[in-house]
Amino acid sequence: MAEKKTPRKKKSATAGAEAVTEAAAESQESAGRTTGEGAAPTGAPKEDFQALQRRREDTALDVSRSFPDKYRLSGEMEGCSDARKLELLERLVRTREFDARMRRLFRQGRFEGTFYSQIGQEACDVVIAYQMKKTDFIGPSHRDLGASVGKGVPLTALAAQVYNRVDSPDGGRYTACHYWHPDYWVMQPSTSIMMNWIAATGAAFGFKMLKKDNVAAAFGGDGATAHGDFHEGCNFAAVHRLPIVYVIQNNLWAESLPLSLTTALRDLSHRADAYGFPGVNLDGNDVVAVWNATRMALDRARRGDGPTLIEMKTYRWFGHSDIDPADYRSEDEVEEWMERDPLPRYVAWLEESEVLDEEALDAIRTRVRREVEQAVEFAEASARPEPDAFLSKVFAHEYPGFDVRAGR
Ligand SMILES: Cc1ncc(C[n+]2csc(CCOP(=O)(O)OP(=O)(O)O)c2C)c(N)n1
Ligand SMILES: [Mg+2]
Repeated sequence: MAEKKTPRKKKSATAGAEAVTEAAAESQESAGRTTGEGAAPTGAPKEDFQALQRRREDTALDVSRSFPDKYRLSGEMEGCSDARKLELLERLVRTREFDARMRRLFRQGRFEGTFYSQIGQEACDVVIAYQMKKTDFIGPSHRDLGASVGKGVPLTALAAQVYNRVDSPDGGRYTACHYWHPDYWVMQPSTSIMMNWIAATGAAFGFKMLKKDNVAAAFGGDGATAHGDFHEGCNFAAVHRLPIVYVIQNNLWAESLPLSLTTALRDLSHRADAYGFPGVNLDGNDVVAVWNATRMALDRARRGDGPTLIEMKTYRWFGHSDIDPADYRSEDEVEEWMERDPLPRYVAWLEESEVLDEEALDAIRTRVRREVEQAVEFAEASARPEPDAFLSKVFAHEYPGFDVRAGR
């Protein structure tokens, strides 16, 4: 098995020291937990679990590491300039660095709730979102950080969302990882799975009624394709030939439910056959393939030819959320998918195409890490919402006499 040749620099001593400090903070935090959240798999010592998390995160951050030759990318990204290929890489790196940083901050107890990691799946979101116009509509779900980052939403807003602070686009009202931004036409995911699918379908219907050339994209997981809204949305979009691209990230698991208990289908793209529009499936960790397929589907939608369903085969490296030790899957399965990491594969392809060199990659990493730290500082300095905030902006209009707040 041939490995990538380019030798890489080791991590700096400072980075190592930071990791030790962070590890101490995490252990302290986890020792203080009473809920059992983030605990080790049954029977395994807690420290092992924490160490495993950190090892995987370190691996994820090493985007220039080697991988098996069989996962090498080939082909060309249609209609993508070299400058855009690099900008796309930067958004992929930004998504990953932000995610890994937030995971660690969660283990340190710096924000409440939980965290839904997208590490391993970034290409499925970032590549399509990056190609969309600002006024195209995105309906993301709970694992779609890359949809916002891909579309250009600033990390400050996303960090404030994770921290539930007033500077979040939702004013701190909603649970972590429900990323969005109205100015970027990314709607906030609902906790109820597939509501975003229906809402994006509605947005596409609106674009068509208003004779706009905007398109919509909706994201869902493998498990979500069993939900009624998936089928209703697809059927409606097909009947009305709506300008929408449906993306299914098939990561083989819906929480602890394996795909084999969701459906007997091997390829979820076949679900599109039932509605009469194209369904394609591909390696969702292959940036080049994802680029070409989503580009075609977006063009088709914009031309008025109707929806496409794209099933992207991918994998989440961590638990369903960070209170899930994911001990229902084998280490071998995880390790195998880690070798198919979309980022090193894209980095290697860019290097082989002579679009990227080590210096340019280092510059991207440095820039992104600075941005992530600034976003964390911003979120931590932002105030928590007042209790009253939860009762405001619930409805688009005020209805005098129907105010739920007693005495107002
Ligand atoms: C209608 C509804 N049912 C159940 C849930 C609880 N829930 C949240 S995410 C999830 C699993 C989704 O799995 P999948 O669609 O494969 O997405 P993934 O988490 O793998 O990205 C479940 C069952 C919910 N939020 N909404
Ligand atoms: Mg899934």
